Amino acid sequence: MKKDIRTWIDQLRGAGVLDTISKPVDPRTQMGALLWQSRERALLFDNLAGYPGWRCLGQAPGDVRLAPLAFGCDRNEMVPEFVRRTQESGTTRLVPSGPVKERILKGDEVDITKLPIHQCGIRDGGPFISAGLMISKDPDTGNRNLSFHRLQMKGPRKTGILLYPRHGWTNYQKHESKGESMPVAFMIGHHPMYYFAAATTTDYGRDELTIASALLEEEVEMVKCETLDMEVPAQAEVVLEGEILPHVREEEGPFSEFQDYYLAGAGQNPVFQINAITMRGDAIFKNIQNGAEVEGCVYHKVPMSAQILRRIRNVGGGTQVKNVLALPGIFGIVVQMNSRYYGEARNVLMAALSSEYQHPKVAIAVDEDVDIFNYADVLWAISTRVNPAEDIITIPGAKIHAMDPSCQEVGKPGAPGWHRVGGKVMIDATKPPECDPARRFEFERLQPMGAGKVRLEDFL
Ligand SMILES: Cc1cc2nc3c(=O)[nH]c(=O)nc-3n(C[C@H](O)[C@H](O)[C@H](O)COP(=O)(O)O)c2cc1C
Ligand SMILES: [Mn+2]
Repeated sequence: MKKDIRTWIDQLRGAGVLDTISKPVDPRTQMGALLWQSRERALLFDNLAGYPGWRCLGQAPGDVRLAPLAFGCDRNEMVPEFVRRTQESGTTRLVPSGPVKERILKGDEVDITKLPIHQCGIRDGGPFISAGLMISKDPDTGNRNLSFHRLQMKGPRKTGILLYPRHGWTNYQKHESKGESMPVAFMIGHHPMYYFAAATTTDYGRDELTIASALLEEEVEMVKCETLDMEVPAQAEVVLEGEILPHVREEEGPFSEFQDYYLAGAGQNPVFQINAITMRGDAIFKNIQNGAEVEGCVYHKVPMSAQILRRIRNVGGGTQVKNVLALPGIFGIVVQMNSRYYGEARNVLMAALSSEYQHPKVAIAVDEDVDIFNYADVLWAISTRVNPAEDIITIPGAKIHAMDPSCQEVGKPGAPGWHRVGGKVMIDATKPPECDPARRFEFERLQPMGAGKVRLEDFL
């Protein structure tokens, strides 16, 4: 059996981290607060007021601490395991049909207002489809791209869409410059590896569905769309087929975003017109609660950490970087490494701040004797291993993520050229390198007398 949202629900249930909510819940007014409160456990809603027959999964996982369940490893191992699995591309294969074709609605039968789409935050511009993964194509090469995009419900067959300037936007620009709409399929509801794959930023032209396959460690089965020359995963729960119209912009947003703010990205954004829906007969909907420390950011943090780890492991012909952690709000990262030479940590931090990802502007390097999952330990390293005059380096005038409100915005969302400019900072909180054993020795962490031999439990 292929891995899908159902096998994932079984896995969550088996691990004892799933709560099923059978009391009626209104997705528009109640679900956001319920998801927000459930940080450690996934929620399966099976009674959605006003949406008979629907179920919905959320906060699955709601925190990076739960994500290792999907990889079958420890938290320490998850990011390196992501890198290992995606060393080689996986494969996709066209099959004649699949569960996502159990119901087919076309034209005027399409009505997304009947889907249990939740309103995520108080100041959001209304309900948004938050778990839609867009399959688009480069019109010149036919290469496929998979990316997340928020969809603001605007009518039965119409949504707004935020296309941040990356691959999905590039494909749209190529279509728009020819005066054509961009055909796209959005899938909603699948195994979390599809979400990790969609949030992986890599080279333009690489099909992230092959990354999903590599992460899943199985071939991904695809079926042909009904109204488009495009394929979608056969085991998805819901697929929206349609087009992003050329030269149409409408007010879109605000929306609860990854930094824990609403406003960035809102403005005159493109419009998605939906021409068909295909879905399972008993489809399970997916709503992602968005914010700095809820489900949305889990999908950012894991692939971002993995792509940066992959890159910085190769700095200068090879480093001893062990792990990478994305901090809340994802503009900061912590690199855990063994520094061997003077300046090596800085070279690593420079690479970490200029990777495939636009988000990181704060990069901190610590040693292997620092527990990066414990923010207190990271702050201890910053305060005891940093000489501020030497080890904190700011780089002014860098291109910053366009949704980082702390930096100056240039241009506008939905138009070419949108970006921000601001500073980046490197904090080298590593101890002196291996090549200077005498200085390094001064930074050996203390250990209690009897450590490792005398155990408290034997004395209680
Ligand atoms: C939960 C979540 C929501 C996202 N929402 C959007 C969005 O609304 N618009 C957008 O352009 N990118 C969004 N992204 C980011 C992109 O999906 C992500 O950066 C991806 O790597 C882009 O793919 P691409 O580089 O192939 O274009 C979101 C990511 C996550 C994890
Ligand atoms: Mn891409």
